[in-house]
Amino acid sequence: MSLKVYIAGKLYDKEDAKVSVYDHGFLYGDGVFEGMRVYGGKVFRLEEHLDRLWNSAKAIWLEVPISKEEMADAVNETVRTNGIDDGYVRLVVSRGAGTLGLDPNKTSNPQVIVIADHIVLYPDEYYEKGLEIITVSTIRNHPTALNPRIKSLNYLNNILAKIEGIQAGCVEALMLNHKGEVAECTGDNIFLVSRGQLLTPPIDAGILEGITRDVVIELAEKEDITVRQIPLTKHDVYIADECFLTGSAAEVVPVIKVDSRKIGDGKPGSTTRRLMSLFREATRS
Ligand code: PXG
Repeated sequence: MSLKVYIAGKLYDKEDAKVSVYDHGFLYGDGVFEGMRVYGGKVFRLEEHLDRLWNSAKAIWLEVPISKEEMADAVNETVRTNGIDDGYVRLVVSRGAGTLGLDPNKTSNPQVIVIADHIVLYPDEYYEKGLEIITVSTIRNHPTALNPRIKSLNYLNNILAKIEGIQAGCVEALMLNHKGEVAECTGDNIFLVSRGQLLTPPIDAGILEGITRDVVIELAEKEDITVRQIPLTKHDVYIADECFLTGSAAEVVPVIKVDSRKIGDGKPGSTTRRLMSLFREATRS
């Protein structure tokens, strides 16, 4: 049976799920999106993802044409129809079809698209042994140019960084911000463990406020681990005891090498492993 994709209130076979080439989402990356996980048939932190989607849309003057309740129903219905037990949901709101000019006022019908699919996970080895990543030359978007808090359809900044990472043989790449501080990876937030404290860049470093990041902060605080959201440099990364990344796709994944430097003893650390296990419990319960 073919996968069904939700577009504007209807479910279409994957092959017939199409939007206009005049859609400004396609022409200009003019739109917003969310990437969510399904565990045991239930969308993880759906409400938080919808809040973030609405905030992204507001920041680009895009009015989502349905309510949050209707969106939640659309997401749950698409997940159910496709029989997704453990999987991935991509939610897209594009500006809609318009003229070939930039003016969003000449578009109509923002498109709401829900894709619920199976997910290709990182291999187990990444979680057991940890990742090696590098810092790339592409800096994260300047917050006053296109704020990284907006999860927009324009992901070229991240894609350019990803290409640099891949060319260096790394599956993730670390981006710095316009001040040279550590920002985030192409699709993941970054955490360090230093002297028993959990460190992560603050939102105003120019990063996406990751839902997984929020969950990990909550879990750490429940464990009485001090969490500090402070500006970090590459030097802080190099001298950290532990490092890990968080994201809806990656969940919590250890990092054991950055820019050819071993982090800690070059093995996933105990705090990282503890948080990985707590995250698994939170999602699989
Ligand atoms: N930073 C950026 C730039 C992201 O795109 C995250 C951090 C982590 O946020 P969440 O809310 O997921 O904890 C993201 C999210 C994919 C994929 O297919 C990417 C993301 C999410 C889901 C899937 O690569 N990025």
